[in-house]
This record gives sequence, structure tokens and C-alpha cells, in this order.
Amino acid sequence: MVQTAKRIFDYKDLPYICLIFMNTNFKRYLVTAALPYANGPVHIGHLAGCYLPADIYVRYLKATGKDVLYICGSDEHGVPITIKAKKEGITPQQVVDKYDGIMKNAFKEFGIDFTYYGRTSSITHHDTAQDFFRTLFDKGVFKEEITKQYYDEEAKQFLADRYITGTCPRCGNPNAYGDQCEKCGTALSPTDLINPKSALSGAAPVLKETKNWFLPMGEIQQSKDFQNYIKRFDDWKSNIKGQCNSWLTEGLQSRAMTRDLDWGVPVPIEGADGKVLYVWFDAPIGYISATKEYLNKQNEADTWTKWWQDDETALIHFIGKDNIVFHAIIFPMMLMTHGKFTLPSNVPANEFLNLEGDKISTSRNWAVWLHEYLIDFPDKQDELRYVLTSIAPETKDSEFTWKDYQTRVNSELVSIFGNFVNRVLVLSDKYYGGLIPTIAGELTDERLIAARNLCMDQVAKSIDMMQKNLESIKLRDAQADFINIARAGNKYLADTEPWKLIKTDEESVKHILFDALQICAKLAVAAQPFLPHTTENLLGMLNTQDKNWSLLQNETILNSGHQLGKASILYKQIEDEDIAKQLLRLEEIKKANSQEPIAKGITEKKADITYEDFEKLDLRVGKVIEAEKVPKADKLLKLVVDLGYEQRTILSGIAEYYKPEELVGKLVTVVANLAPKKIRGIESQGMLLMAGNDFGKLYSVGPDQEIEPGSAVK
Ligand code: B3M
Ligand code: ZN
Repeated sequence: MVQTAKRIFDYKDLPYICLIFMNTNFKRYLVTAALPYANGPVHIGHLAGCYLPADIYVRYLKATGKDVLYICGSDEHGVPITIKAKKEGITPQQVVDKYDGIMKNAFKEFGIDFTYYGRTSSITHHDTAQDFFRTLFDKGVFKEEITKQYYDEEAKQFLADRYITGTCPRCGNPNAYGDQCEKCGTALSPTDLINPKSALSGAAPVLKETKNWFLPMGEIQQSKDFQNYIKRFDDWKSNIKGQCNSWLTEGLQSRAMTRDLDWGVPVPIEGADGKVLYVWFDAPIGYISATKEYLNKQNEADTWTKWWQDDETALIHFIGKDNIVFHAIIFPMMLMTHGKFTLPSNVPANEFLNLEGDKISTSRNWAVWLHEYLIDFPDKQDELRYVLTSIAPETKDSEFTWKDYQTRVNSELVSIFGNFVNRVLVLSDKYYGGLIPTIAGELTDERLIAARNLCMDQVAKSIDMMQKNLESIKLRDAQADFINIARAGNKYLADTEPWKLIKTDEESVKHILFDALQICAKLAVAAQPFLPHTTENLLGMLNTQDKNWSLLQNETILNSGHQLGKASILYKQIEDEDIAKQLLRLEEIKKANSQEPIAKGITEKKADITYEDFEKLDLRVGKVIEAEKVPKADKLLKLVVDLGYEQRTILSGIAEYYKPEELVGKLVTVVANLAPKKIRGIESQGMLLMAGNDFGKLYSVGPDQEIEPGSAVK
């Protein structure tokens, strides 16, 4: 009997069941957005992925009077930073100092209203991350393991996966990374690579034993605490649930929480010299350290536990889909094994945003950068917020195109929202000198009553739906509901035509404009999560400050006799030229990219030949003594090559890769017995051997020592 009861209802489940049940009734909300790597500027994909949705949600919570912290910061560790430093020829510290400021500023410009934006290079963070590690270490959570890792003997360094390149065993791409082949998408480990090479020195790395500390994820997966925790997934978006469940079904593997690197938070235990915490161990702890830092500055240092270690806090992580496993599984395991922490109540992850038919890519510069957008559209932050929310990749990847941006701004923000507000304010100014009209009694005309009822009904329904969608973090739908409020207002005006009615029925016009002004006031309130700059503008035009969310339930927000402010245009049209300019920019980037090798791979293998086949070739060392461009042939150079026993004229298709003067004096390899061939009227008497794939640069192949021209190559 007891057994049966236990199976149906376990008391230990109680807190989790209640959490789901009370999802909207937490005492406080700790909202985080993924800490971006401080290794580059911010683009629209970042914004749409998590910073904007989290901001909308936070602004909504705040408007409803909730106790909220919105925490973010720069992720300043990990290989992405050291790679960038190497590329720019500066130190990792210089990289993070440079980009931390740039990122912070871009977020601010777009109204991303973090309560606090921290940095993982801060002392508080180092201390917090080290304490966290030590606690887990002391509790015996980690498993010590000795594994073999690639080591660069020249650079005297263990190599992170990204620092090893080699040939992909699957597709033959010679530039695959130690963690992934970007050509065929296969996930790899460094030892899978054929002919591995160190990206630091170019040397072949050797395998060397090293000790690291692993989080035994497979074991933790079996624990009662974890099994209880994952019940929460049922309430989460299906893309997250799906990804997590597939990881869990496969069974989780232990993962090293320390790395042999010199950039990061040093591992705070003995025998760990030269090792740092795995960036995915320290980065999420960044949320905790940023919270602490913020509260320290508020002189409330000891209240951080209230935010992190109290079950009445809703911990909500906004992230992009590539970060799901870290936030939904690994970080919760860390929090859980530490023992005191509250676990995430939701992890709303977005899918990816593409740009004009292609994946956004920093390395290919295929992006709309926020700092560049601001140069071309200096006062159109809300327009971008609006479009990115309209196309938010909430359930699947979505696409930003400039044409669509123009259409959405012009036909929704300008024609519906902006136009409605403008008509109402201009008419009120014209008829009532900018005062909210005083109305007596009710409308009497049946037609007007019907139009009014329809409008009021739609406004109320849209507000109701918007609220529900905001609660369940369906922000794209919520914003559509918001625009529907303006749409209903616009229809009311179109149905009643106050600008005509004024000639015959002044009293009814007062009613209509009174109603319309209340809708404007509601729009100002309702816009605040989505379009914060607009809310401030509109509140100014309405000459009011009050934007508390509860006003949306009031029938009247602005009373008769209230003096309105000065009307101005909320949004301007996006012109065709504006869009053409952006498209041209992308076109140029595409062109520049197509000149580089697009896909990196090796030229196909050929069938075997016999030695006799090979022996037929008369290969000789030659010395280039003259070189010039062939007129009207972009790719051809005309060379005179000395073979010792004679001079030959040879045409070679290498003009894109070599300037004529670079070749003069060079020793090359010539196929000397290739039958002569006329090209562009010139007889080419042989061929130069070149190394390269079917695309990209060609390199001439010659002896690596000075040797007589005419020497045989065999
Ligand atoms: N910096 C990865 C990223 O930017 C990583 C997120 C950390 S969140 C704790 O996608
Ligand atoms: Zn591959």
C-alpha cells in the first residue's frame, strides 16, 4: 500500500511540482542572457538570439512591478579569445579589454537594459569560480583522470581542440579542426584527424599524458536530484526539451572541467599548475559573480544568496540553441552537486537567425553589425528591435532580409502604429487645442456605437492575449497582439471618419477622439517591453509619465482636460535607397568572399599509375629568366625558362598568384616533354608544376636548394 502511494507521489518531488505550478508566482526573477565572448562586435543574430528577448521579458516583468535582476557580462576566457588575440597580434587581455567596451555600448544603444553587465576577468569572478570548484572538489564530485592530449613541443603547450588542424577522416577536408570539420559538419576529437598539425607552430603535435578533473555526468544523470530536475523540461519549449532528451537518451559522458591552457581562471588546487577551469565551467558561474558584484555596489552584498539559493527565485536563462546543453544540463549539475543553489526554472533558447539566405558568419563578415547599423540608421533602434522580434527564431531558424525589414517598418510601424497615433494627436490639437475633450453622455448613433464596440472589444482581447503571450515568453506573438491594438484603433477611425463627422456631429467626434486618446495611452504602456524608445517618445507627446502595466486594465488613463504634449512623427518611412545601400554592401561582401576559397577541401584522388607511366615524364629544374603578363589574358604569364641545355617559352595560368617580377630568378619544375601547345597565338613549350587545390592560390614547386637548371626531377 505504502509502496503504491510512493510511486504515485513522492514527497521529494513536491518542490518541483510546485515550481511548475507556480511558474508565474515567484517572489523574484533572476533573468540571465548568455555571456557573449568578448572577441568581436555584436550583430543582429546575437540581439535576436537572446539579449532582445530577455530584455523584452525583463521590461515586462518590471512594468508589472516584479522584483527582477537582468544579468549579463563578457565571457573573457576560452579558446575563442586566445585565437582572436593570435589573429590580431595582441594579448588576450587586450582583446577582452577592447571588445568588452564595444559590446556593452552596442547593447546600451539598443536599450538592452541589463541590471548589471559583468566581466569574467574580474576578481570577484575569479574568486567565485575558484570557490565553486573547490567546493565540488572537496565534496569529491570530480573524477581525476589521466588522458593523452596533443602537445606542441615547439610551443611547449598542450593544444586546445581548436588549435589542432588536420585532414577530416570523413570528407578529406585538409583544414578540419580538432573539434569539428566545418566542411562536412562532423564532430571530431583531435585524435581523429589525419596528419594533425599545431596551429601554433605548424609542428606535428605529440600525445602526452595529463591529469584533469572530470564531472561524471553519466553518474549524476542517474541521481534522484537530477531525475527530479528534468521533470521541468516538460514545461519548456519543445526545441529545448527535444535536444536535452536526446542527450539524456544517448547517456551523458564525463567531461573535463579543467584544461591545460594558460588563459582562464587558474585551477585552485594543488598539482594543477598550468591548468585553468574549462571555460564552460567558469562562464555560467559568471552569472553568479555578476550578481554578487552588482549587489556589492548596492551595499547589499549579503543578499546574493536570496537570489541564487532560494526556491522562490525564478532563474531563467535566455540563450541561443548552441548553448542548450550547458545551461539545461551541465550548469544545473554543477549547481546541484554544489548543494545550495536553486536550479533554472526555464531555459528559453532561440534557434538561429540567418541573413539574406545565408548563415550569419563573423569570419565571412556576413552580418548586420549593430555599430554599423547605427551609423546608417542612427535613430532607428526600435525599428530593428521590432523587426527582430517579428521574425524571432523562437521555434525554428528564421531569416532577416532588408526588404522584409523595410516592409515591416513601413507597413506596420509607420502605417498602422505611427499613423494612428499621429492622426489622433493632430486632430486633438486641431479641434481641442491639445486638450483631452470633455464628453457628456454616451454615443447615440448606432453605426458609431457598433464601430466603438468592435474596437474596444478588439483592444481588450489583444491586451489580454499579449499578456498571456508575454507570461509564456511567446514574444513574437505578444508583439503581434500589441500591433493589433493599434490596428483596432486605426479601424475605429476609418469606420467613423471623425475628420468628416466634425462638420455635422461635434459631440460624437469628442467621444471618438477621447476613446482614441485612451488607446494611444495604452499603446504607450504596452509598447514598453518591445519599443522602449517609442514609449518614452509617446509618453512625451501625451504629456504623462505613468507607464505602469496595470493601466492597461483602466478604461480611462488620461482624463478630460489633460493637456497633451507636442505631436511629432513616431516612425519615418524606410526608403528604397536605404535598402539598396545595405544590399549593395552585402553584395560586395559576397564578392570578396567568393574570391577566397569557399569550401576548403582537397582535389579528388586519381587512379593509380605504374612506375613506367611515371617514367614517361621528363621533369626538369628550370630557372625563370623572364616573366611578363599576356595582354588581355587575366590569368596568364608568359615566361622564358632556362633549362640549361635550352630556353623555353612557357605560358602559365598563375598571373593571379604571382607578379612577374616575383618569378624572375626562381627555380621551378618543368614538364619538359609535354607536347607544345598554342595558347593565344603563343606556343607554350612545356608546363610548370604548381601545388594547390582546384581553387585558391597556386604555389610553384621547385628544389629547396640551388641546383643547375636542366637537372632531372625523378
Ligand atoms: N560565451 C558562448 C557563446 O557566446 C558562451 C556563452 C556563455 S554563457 C554562460 O555563444
Ligand atoms: Zn569533413
